[in-house]
Amino acid sequence: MTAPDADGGDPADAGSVVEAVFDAVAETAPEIRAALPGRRVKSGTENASGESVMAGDLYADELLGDAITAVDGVGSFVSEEREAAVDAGGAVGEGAYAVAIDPLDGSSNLRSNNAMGTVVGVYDAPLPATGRDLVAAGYVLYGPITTMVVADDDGVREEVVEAGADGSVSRSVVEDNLRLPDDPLVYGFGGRVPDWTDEFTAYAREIEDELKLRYGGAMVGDVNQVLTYGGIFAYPALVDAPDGKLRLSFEANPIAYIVERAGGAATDGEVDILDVEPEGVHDRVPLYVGNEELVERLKAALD
Ligand code: AFP
Repeated sequence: MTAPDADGGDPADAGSVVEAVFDAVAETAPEIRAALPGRRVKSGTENASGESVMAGDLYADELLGDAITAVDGVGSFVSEEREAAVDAGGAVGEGAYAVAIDPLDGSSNLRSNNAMGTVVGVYDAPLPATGRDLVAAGYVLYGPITTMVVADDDGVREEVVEAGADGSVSRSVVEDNLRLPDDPLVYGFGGRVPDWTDEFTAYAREIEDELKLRYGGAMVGDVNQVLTYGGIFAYPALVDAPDGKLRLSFEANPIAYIVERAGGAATDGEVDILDVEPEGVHDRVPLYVGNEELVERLKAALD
């Protein structure tokens, strides 16, 4: 696949566009992290999903938008925090790519100083698109250290992102073939227990007897636990919210792409997440993701 640059100049291939997108994301990470202490308050605005937005969300969204739209080969920028796509030049699906982000996933953790991060999906089709249109996906995790997980046709790798004394940003690969461990260890289930369906509750009771609870309120942190130790993360369909909470374009698709390439599985309870046909860019979807055997058991439990 080739992608013309923003000026219609020499074409760039998918791999170079993807690498440039994640270079741009990594470049912003130290600046976003440094800005968080001063942005732990609500902005007073709501996003396209009707959720209260933190000042940190807006800052990360602005920085990432500027950095990503400047990348040659990016034709469109779509954010969980913005109603409409930003035209970045270049025809998406005809050589240019659409980049979808959740700029600060888990921003409710700002006040409690817990993990959060940025989720990125690089689509070879205009949004709303299915996850099969992804050519790469990744996330930055602001934990004790800043890491970035990147998945593409070559597999899944984990990098440490650091700012140098001279202001430069380095990406150091610390795991070049990230795979889900065969023996699962942890689980994390979102939503309030009284709001779970009877079928999911029965499944959760089984899993609680087998695995250790690891739920931190930020999908990127909880999924990173599953990728590291093996297990399952879910934000399930709820009795009063059958589509759950997480957004397909910005959260579920990129995470499903990453975990599938790491040897796991991801479903909405019936079909693979990557096969879910969206109606709108901000569609929500139930997400169950992790070791294939645990995901298959979940689908049988909901059947
Ligand atoms: P915020 O970005 O508003 O903190 O929401 C984070 C999130 O979208 C996802 O990262 C978590 O898995 C999920 O919501 C946590 O939701 P609960 O607060 O209902 O547990």
